[in-house]
Amino acid sequence: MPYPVLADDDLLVVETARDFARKRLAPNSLEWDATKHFPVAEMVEAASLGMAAIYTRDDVGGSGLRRIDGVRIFEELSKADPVTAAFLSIHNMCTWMVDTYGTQEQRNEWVPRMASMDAIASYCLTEPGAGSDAAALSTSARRDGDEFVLRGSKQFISGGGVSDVYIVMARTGDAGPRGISTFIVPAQTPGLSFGPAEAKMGWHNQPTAQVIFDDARVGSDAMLGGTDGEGTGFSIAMNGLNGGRLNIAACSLGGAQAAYDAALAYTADREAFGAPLIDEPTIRATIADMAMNLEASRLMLWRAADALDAGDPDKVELCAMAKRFVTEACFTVADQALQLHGGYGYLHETGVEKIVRDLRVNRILEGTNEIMRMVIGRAEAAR
Ligand code: FAD
Ligand code: 2MC
Repeated sequence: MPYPVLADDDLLVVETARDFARKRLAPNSLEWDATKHFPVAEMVEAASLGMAAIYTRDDVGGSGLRRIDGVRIFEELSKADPVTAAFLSIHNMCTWMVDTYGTQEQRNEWVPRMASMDAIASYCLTEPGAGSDAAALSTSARRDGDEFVLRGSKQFISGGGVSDVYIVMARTGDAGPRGISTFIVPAQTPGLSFGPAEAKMGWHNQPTAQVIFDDARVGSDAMLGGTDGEGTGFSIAMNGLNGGRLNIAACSLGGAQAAYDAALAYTADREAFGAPLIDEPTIRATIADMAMNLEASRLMLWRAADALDAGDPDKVELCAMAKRFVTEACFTVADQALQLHGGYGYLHETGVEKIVRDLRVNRILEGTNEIMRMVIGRAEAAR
């Protein structure tokens, strides 16, 4: 369906992303999945179009757009490749965190490099012993004169081992969320190393690895926000994730839309029992449900993105609702699209099984959907 009531500038953003995705991502995504190729050149090209610093201020090279532009961009990119789109989403989350919470020096040093993807960024919160319960993290950052010494490890880090800079949440104080600070850790930091790339169900064209700190030393100016940043790291991490959750959901929406479009074309073309499949009433009913879930997902995402842009008091809950609803509904749509293709849906070359594999993890990362229920439930109970 065409986008309703978008101004010319809004449409230009959508069309730029769509055009790039069709030309530079779609023709390659199946091969990148098979060969586990991390498409740096294409991401740098996306950056040159403003897609590595979407909702980041323009005085340091950001695009100065809104969250709602972001979710529309990630939907378009994901129609072609939900995995490259998701990596760009994580990178954008890091760029926004440095822009929003960094000192002027940190913004000047890092944001232009991140906006051009000269510095590719990873977000490091999860640990082997602390996933959903992120405030229980134990990687420590001990002050030693003019330096911080980091010790511990981060688990499942997207871009681990290939990124140029790591945005790391580490403990500088007491137990709990108030004892956490955020650090900007360059890849060449002594004492920083990486585990092997994990073998995964999907997300093949971006690496996931442990990030290990073995007395890794960074200057005291690596603390995000300078000394004022001490103890604010959990809040920074969570505020980053509000937008991240929307973008990940937008990746599910784009992937599911592509799977749906393929299923619609296939069922119109494929004949069984003397007529096209799409003429079969039960198949039409499935298609109706799929179309409705895509539209509902888009509306929830746009509403939550507007709330985030406006600083709405309900923004955390609305982002959690959108993440949970959209990643569930769109996974179902992708799975239904596979089913409508029959046996051909199970073949790699059809492209739909890749979408199902790639969308599955969006129900787990950036806060599992069970944690989204916890966030929504807490907000509702507090009304
Ligand atoms: P656990 O927290 O151990 O949870 C296990 C199960 O228990 C889940 O189903 C969970 O929902 C459920 N559960 C836990 N607590 C509760 C509760 N209170 N009530 C009900 N159910 C509960 N992290 C990063 O920091 N950076 C990244 O770049 C990154 N990329 C990732 C990429 C991939 C491919 C994957 C798979 C993960 C990535 N993650 C990343 C980590 C991801 O965010 C975590 O896997 C996720 O937050 C869940 O943590 P966990 O795996 O430790 O599961
Ligand atoms: N936005 C802003 N602030 C938030 C927030 C959010 N989404 N969530 C929590 N906070 C604040 C909260 O308001 C509180 O602030 P204050 O101390 O001022 O009152 C503080 O953070 C502590 O929050 P809680 O008291 O709710 O802490 P608790 O430990 O009970 O629960 C929970 C926190 C479960 C909501 C949080 O740990 C969480 O979101 N867990 C999921 C972890 C996660 O999303 N990981 C994703 C890793 S990244 C990834 O997967 C990638 C692919 C990049």
